[in-house]
Formats: sequence, structure tokens, C-alpha cells
Amino acid sequence: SLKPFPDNFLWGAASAAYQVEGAFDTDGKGLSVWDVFVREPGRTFEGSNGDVAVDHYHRMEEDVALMAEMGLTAYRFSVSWPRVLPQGRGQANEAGLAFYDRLIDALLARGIEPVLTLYHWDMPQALQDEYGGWEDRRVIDDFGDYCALLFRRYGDRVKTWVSLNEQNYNLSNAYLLATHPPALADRKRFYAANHIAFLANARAIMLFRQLVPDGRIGPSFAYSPAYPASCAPADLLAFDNAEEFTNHWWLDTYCYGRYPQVALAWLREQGEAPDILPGDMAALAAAKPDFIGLNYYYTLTYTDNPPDGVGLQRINTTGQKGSTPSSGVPGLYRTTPNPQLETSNWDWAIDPTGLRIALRRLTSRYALPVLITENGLGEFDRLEDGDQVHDVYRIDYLRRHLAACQEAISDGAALLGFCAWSFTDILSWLNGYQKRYGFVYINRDETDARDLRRVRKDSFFWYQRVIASGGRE
Ligand code: BGP
Repeated sequence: SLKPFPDNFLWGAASAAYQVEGAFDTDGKGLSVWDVFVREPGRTFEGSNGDVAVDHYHRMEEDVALMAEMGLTAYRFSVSWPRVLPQGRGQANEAGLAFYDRLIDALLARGIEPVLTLYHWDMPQALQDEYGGWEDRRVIDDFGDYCALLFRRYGDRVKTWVSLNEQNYNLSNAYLLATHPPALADRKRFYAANHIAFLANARAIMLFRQLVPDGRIGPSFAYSPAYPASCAPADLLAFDNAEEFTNHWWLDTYCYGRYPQVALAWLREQGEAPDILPGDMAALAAAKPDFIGLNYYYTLTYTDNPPDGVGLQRINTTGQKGSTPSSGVPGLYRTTPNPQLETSNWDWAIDPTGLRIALRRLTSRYALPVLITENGLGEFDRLEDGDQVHDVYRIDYLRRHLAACQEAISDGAALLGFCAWSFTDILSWLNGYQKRYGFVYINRDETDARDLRRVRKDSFFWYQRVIASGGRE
């Protein structure tokens, strides 16, 4: 029989600074790597950028009022590092901090628990220029100082913190696929940057233990459980490689301070393993997180890939169904569509059972509570007469994934909460503004004087009922 959602379950929604705030150069904010990257031709979908985004920086009160109306009990947002430290370190920008002061106060006044993400991809450009961001060990101290500033300022009021958001996905895009800044395709530098990011994550957790001893902190991981394409042993091996290289590399390291040994041996063979200095692995092992933040969208299905097979390929950013190529690592694995699963227009497999599997693994293998920090469906939404958006497909997606959560709770998962991605429609890093995720539609019709106005979608009223009924809706 199914167990109910616990009473203190966090019913949330999520965002990230660059995707919602706008005000990219307002009130003394420094530039992030994204502010610079989006200005280079051809980097983003139709040149979209977050200069204005959904103008949350100026419409924060209105947005929080909508959250309260919906009944949210948690809101996950990120702090922009260069908004509070324009040079990445040194002198703090009081005006930038004042924005987060007001946001946190507004949430608490409405009984909404703030879930603060320290890093959602907006590395200060100053640090990227000076030493290459995640590629230099100096970033460990600078990131630690930035985190300590926020722990001291907000630790009394914010108790749930996310350290790094999707280190795995962000750095894969940045150092393998050349689709996030600094847009490289270099596996050695990919593993080197990841190793340093792991150490920075561990530093943040150790500082947190001192400065916010009664709080909880963990990284958010983009978890796509792997499936084998068939029961052929070669596909099982491809699946095993994919788990090792795309999932356990991060999860084992966050949770146990240990790289998967088969993957490490393979990388050493290739001359692509990270440089591990004495004390590094002990520092990682000492910083076990309090929970894993789970960002779940889809599963991936893998098949055998010969040594001269396909390499990594860019994803579908147009929303044209069926345009995602097979992508892989020669000699290890490659992706293949799963004929058992429907997909979104961006070819993302819709698979609630995959969420249950992810939750079971995190429970069994890592013995940690889980906060779902992202889950949702990106689609083309249509604004209809009378300001309505009938996003029945999103309601269906979320309903099925919440049902999977309940099954996982019944399996024994300690699930802390569910933060849907996203609260309002926002900028998608690579897919522009056409790929919408929100409960609240943002009008982007520039010929309409009410541009950027907020419109409640059908899913807004549905999630409102879900929350009011404690997940029984
Ligand atoms: C995650 C990110 C989010 C968000 C989401 C949806 O990887 O943490 O910031 O963008 O994915 O992805 P997309 O916008 O590519 O559809």
C-alpha cells in the first residue's frame, strides 16, 4: 500500500538567477560568464539571453505573491555570485545582497521556505578571465569565501541549501560539448575541472558545518538513470559503462569521496584522469552531504559503441521532434531512442518509473534523504483568448511523476520535498524562451504593452489543489 507524503513535505518550485532575474548590469552587478557568452554569435538559440529574462529582479514581490496564492511551501532560487561579488571576491556589493535580503524576507513572511542554491552556472567573468574558473585551484578559496559570506548573512533564516547545481551537466556542456562557457571539447580538462569543482563543493560543505550547524546542504545532480537497449551482453556492458561514467562518477564522489575504479582506470589509460593531490580524496570523503538534490527529467537508453563509433553530439534545441542524434563515447556506450517511451518535442523520454529508480538508488546506494530540486516538462505553450493556458500535458507529466515519488516513498525513500521546474516560464539556457516550464506563463509578445505579464496556467490551479490536499489530488 502507498505511503502518503509526509506532513512536513516541501511543496516547491524552482528557478535560477540567470534564467529569471534579468537586470544583468543593474545596481553594481558584475558580469558572469553567461553575460559574455550570450553575446558571441551563434551560441544560444536565436541569440536569446538573460539580460532582462522575466525581470524577476524588478517584479519579485508580484512573483512571491503568486507563489503564496498557489500555496507553495518552498521556493528554490539561486544567488548570482557576481551580483553579490562583482569581481568574484573581495568587496561585496551591498545593493546586490539587498535584493536577496528582500526576496528571503518576502518568502518567510508568506511561510515559504527558501531553498538557496549557491551556484547555478554563473561564474564571475573576472575569475574566468583571471584563472579559468573551475580549472584552477584558486577557485576553491574564492568559492568558499563567497559561500561563507552567504552562510553568515542568511544562515539564521535559510536552512536548506544547494551547493553546486548540476556540476555534471554544466561541465559536460562547458568542456565536452562546447555548448556552455568556456565552450571547449577537451576530456582531460573536463575531468580536471570536475575534480576542482568537487573540492570546492566539499569546502562549501565544511564551512557550512561551522557556520550553519543546524542547516542542511547538498549538491543537485542531473540524474538520468541508464537503461540497456536490449538484453545483449554488449548492451549491458554499455549500460554499465554509462552508469559508471555519467552517474556514479559524481554520486560516488559526493557521497563517499571515491571515484569509480573502472572509470578511473580507463581514464588513466587514456591520460585523461584528473591530478589527485595528497589529501584530496580525504577532503572529499569528509564532506558527505546531508541530502542529494535530484534534478530528474528523463532516462537514457544505451547500446554498444565500437572504438570507431559515434562521439558526443549536441542535443535538440529546436523542439523539432526526432532531431536528437545518437551521442556517445567510442568504445564505451552511445544513446539510442527507447521504443517503450513517449518523448517531449525536445526528444526527452517521459518516464516516471525512471524517477522511482533514481530515488531508490539514492536511498539504497547512498543512504541519503533526497530533495527533488527539479522536475518538469518543457513544451510550447499557447496563450488562448481570455488569458488561459491549457497545459494538460504538463499536469499529466507532473501527476505521473508525483505518483512515482509516492511509490518511492513506499519503497523507503526519505523524500524531503518536490520542487517543480519551474515557477514562472524562464529562459532555457540553450533553447531560448520558446521552451516553457512554468506554472505561470510569461507573455513575451513585444507588440503587447502588457509584455512580460504573468498569466496563471491550468497547471497553476492544479498544483494549488495538489498542495492543498497534501498530494492527494
Ligand atoms: C537543468 C537546469 C535548469 C533548467 C533545466 C531545463 O539542467 O538545472 O537550469 O534549464 O535543466 O533544461 P532546459 O532549459 O535545457 O530544457
